[in-house]
Amino acid sequence: SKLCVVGLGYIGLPTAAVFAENEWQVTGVDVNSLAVEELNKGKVIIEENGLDELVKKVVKEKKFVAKMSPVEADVFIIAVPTPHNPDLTANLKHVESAVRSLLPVLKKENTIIIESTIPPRTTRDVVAPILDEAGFKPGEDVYLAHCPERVLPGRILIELYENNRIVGGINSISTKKAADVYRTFVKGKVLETNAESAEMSKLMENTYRDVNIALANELTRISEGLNIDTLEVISLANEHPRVNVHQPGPGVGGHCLAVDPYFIIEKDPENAKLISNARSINESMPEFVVNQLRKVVDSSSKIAAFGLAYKGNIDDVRESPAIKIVNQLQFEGYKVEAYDPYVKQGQVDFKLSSYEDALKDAEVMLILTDHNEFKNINWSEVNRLMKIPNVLDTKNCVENQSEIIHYFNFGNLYE
Ligand code: SAJ
Repeated sequence: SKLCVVGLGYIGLPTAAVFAENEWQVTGVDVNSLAVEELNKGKVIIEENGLDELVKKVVKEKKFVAKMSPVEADVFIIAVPTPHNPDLTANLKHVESAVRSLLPVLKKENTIIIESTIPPRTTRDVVAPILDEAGFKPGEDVYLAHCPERVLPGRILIELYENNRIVGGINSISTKKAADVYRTFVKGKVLETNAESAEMSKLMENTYRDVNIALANELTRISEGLNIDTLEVISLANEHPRVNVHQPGPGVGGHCLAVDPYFIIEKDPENAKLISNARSINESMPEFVVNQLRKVVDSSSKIAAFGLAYKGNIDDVRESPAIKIVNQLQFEGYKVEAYDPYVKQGQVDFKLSSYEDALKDAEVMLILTDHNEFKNINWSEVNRLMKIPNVLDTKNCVENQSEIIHYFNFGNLYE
């Protein structure tokens, strides 16, 4: 069968490639002409394990081709971004324009699947009317469903096959049609529901993590005043078979956890109290880190910020708390030099430093991301470069601690 995937980003491209690997004739569509050109040569600009090889293979076998606009197909998958507006509500302009772009090639019996993350009720209240107005009765002439994407960056190709999927249509035939599409290759369960439950369950997965992390971050603040080791408390509590408190950190970043809870809040701010509070707690963590630093260094000290990506071993800086911390420290007049082995100069608006330059004469090394490179650092070299070997590890990721450094983490803060 023929599939057309609109949006060839972090999710759309791997999804298109995996379908192409599984007997589908796939056309990928993107507005970025450069990306389209490169893809047709088998070149990938997104970094993801195994993606490069897979795209090369399916392009060569002519199972995948990239275009600037949609073509006729049996199934359409929309995987465009859902940015947020300044007031943090979801901005659906890409989703809406992607759906409209299908109209010229849409035929009866087609199935349309929205994978983009969207606020609850969007499939029915926003997408279906666009089809209806164009003369296609949703659920009768064409089938419409939401199937949220739930893969973890770095493991996308594995998780596309292995994870369970939630598929929710606007009526039962839509659900069935869309679920069968994923059953062509998904090894996990394909769970059938309605569109609203599919939308909300995806948002709830990330909101659960955000709220749980907020709990750990709140515990850190409470424990500091009581002189209790938060990290030890969390690991002890987690020995209970039904407890799983997440880890505290410098804040919550990424395009999912830091964004998705707002898609629930916007629909019912009155009732979304815990969710809103969790967001505020996590949003306040950069300030907490800056306060901790003020206890050890004075305004003339140099700080070596280690790690800018929102999490370990990736290059993504979206909503990264590390960036907020560096900006705040610079704003307060500290000399900050930032180093990240994955992040490149064009991604941030301050100057990046090398490992050595960042550490040279610094009075504190501030670890903000749990990159593997930081776990087993060479401490004698660090000691040689730094003026005073203080380390504040906000991710509790350093494994080989050393006598020569003054090591602090959230369980053992500066007195
Ligand atoms: N973090 C903590 N403490 C923790 C765990 C994470 O502070 O105990 C922080 C991380 O440092 C990071 C942020 O939370 O800044 C988010 O990291 P993450 O690993 O929880 O998640 P994402 O945003 O990379 O990916 C999530 C995943 N969702 C779940 O695990 C429920 C992924 O499966 C989803 O596909 C993705 O969101 C998405 O696209 O929604």
